[in-house]
Amino acid sequence: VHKRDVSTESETLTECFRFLNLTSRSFAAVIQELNHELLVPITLFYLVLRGLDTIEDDMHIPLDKKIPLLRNFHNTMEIDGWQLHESKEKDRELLEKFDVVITELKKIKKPYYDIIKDMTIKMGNGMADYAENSDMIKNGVQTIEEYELYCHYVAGLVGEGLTRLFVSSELGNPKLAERPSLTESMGQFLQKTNIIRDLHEDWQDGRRWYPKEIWSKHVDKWDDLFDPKHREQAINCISEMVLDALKHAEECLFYMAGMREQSVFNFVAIPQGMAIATLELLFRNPDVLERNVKITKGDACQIMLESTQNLSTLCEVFRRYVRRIHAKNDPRDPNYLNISVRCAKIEQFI
Ligand code: PS7
Ligand code: MN
Ligand code: MN
Ligand code: MN
Ligand code: MN
Ligand code: MN
Repeated sequence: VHKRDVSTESETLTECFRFLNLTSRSFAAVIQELNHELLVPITLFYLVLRGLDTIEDDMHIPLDKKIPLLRNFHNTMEIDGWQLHESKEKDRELLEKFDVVITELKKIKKPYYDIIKDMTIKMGNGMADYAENSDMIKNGVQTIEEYELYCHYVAGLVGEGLTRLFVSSELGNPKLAERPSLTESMGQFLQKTNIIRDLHEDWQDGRRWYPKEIWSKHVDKWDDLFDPKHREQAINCISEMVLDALKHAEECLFYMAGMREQSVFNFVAIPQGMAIATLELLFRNPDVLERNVKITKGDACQIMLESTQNLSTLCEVFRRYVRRIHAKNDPRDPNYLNISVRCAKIEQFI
């Protein structure tokens, strides 16, 4: 079933779908299978946030330019013809032709538009706070609380916006809106997995999202994590980060149990299935300290199939990977017991 109506699609909307496929490996597929009602709003929501993230990630844009760009992006997204030609990031073409996104945003239903705008205000300001903070102190995130606030800005808010879109379109159970902590967990779980995985790449870019409260238990200096002399400690640090991320797993399964429509279920379930498999791959994996590791295409295909059948096959995916983490747990790891208990709890819950 094709959800897109290519015959009546405007040139600017076709261009938006081209950007979606250009800028996202994983989300492009699931977004394009979404129910017709939400297909375009969520595509545009994605592109607005991708634009914001491209600015956030761009280390070539000086801070005095980056901060106002982030804080004003909700106004920018209303200016006809607006484009940005200053970025050197991989996804810069989106910003160079951002006017097509602006044109299409003006055509969607007001309630959807308002949700996208509201999330853009909050995320842009949150990103700016952290960009300012990282420059002044040049020390990165200190506490787990600060780490989770960053994850809230860049992913918890995405979850909030998506949940509001599901409820507003009557494709989601209205009860979801009354359980914000479940929505927050969905974002935290994805963002924490992304941060744990991107360790080496972010280090090379001069960014640091692992909270000092965790890494300082394992090494004295941040750079020591990447020194082969400290491999063992670095792996134990990653495993503590995985332990922390796993605390969101039950609430994610709870959230997904509240889905009412198959295309929406698939849309939320696939990234979560990929995330639990990624956590298993990262757990006690020294390659994380050298490069960006990725689950194989074959595993990704299998997870995609299993995550889109029903809740119980999705739970099977979670059970399988949690068991593998449990089995890989090492008695010499200072968090051995904590990890073992957390895995056992999730296995029981499922
Ligand atoms: C609107 C589908 C489903 C309730 C671009 C999906 C960056 C992990 O850290 O660039 O720069 O390396 O690899 C997606 C909750 C957000 C959270 C967030 C918008 C799930 C801009 C995904 C995606 C909520 C901020 C990966 C959060 O990007 O990261 C739509 C429910 C964008 C979701 C960022 C990260 C996404 C991310 P990084 P990436
Ligand atoms: Mn980013
Ligand atoms: Mn990014
Ligand atoms: Mn990067
Ligand atoms: Mn990342
Ligand atoms: Mn990334």
